[in-house]
Amino acid sequence: IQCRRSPFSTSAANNEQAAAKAAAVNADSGAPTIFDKIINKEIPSSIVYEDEKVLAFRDISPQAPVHVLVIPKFRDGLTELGKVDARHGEILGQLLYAAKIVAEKEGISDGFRVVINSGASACQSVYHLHLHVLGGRQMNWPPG
Ligand code: TR5
Repeated sequence: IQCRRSPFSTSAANNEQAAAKAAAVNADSGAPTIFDKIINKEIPSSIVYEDEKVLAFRDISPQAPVHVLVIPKFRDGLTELGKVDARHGEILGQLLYAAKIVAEKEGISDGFRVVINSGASACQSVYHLHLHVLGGRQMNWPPG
């Protein structure tokens, strides 16, 4: 698995090794993540939108002029999209609706992208389900 953001390698062989390691470390274990600390306000974040069930805050490493993460406040098994259950239907809709509100608040309603990386092959790095809301520049297709 090659995740381009992998910061700790130079050669191709090293890169492969490092990526495999990162994937193993990052695999969905169900353990608490950094996002729990953001939800509990133990770590500061730049909050864009918040309600009872959803929190939206700016990504620490923005890939576009607007890059906001939308997450459920109660993870309740929502580690990655590939593992959601029928009971998660309502919160999944609320997350998507929150993404629309974020786009409006950020002034990018005319064009924006919503991304969910699910699993190591998609370079998911934080196993607390999150939507990336990206915009403020021309978004290209296909994504990498
Ligand atoms: O790679 P996936 O799809 O799992 O996305 C995880 C995202 O979380 C990345 O875009 C990271 O840049 C972002 N991230 C990681 C941390 C973090 C964050 N966004 C805001 N604040 C953060 N803190 C305080 N700590 C992080 N480790």
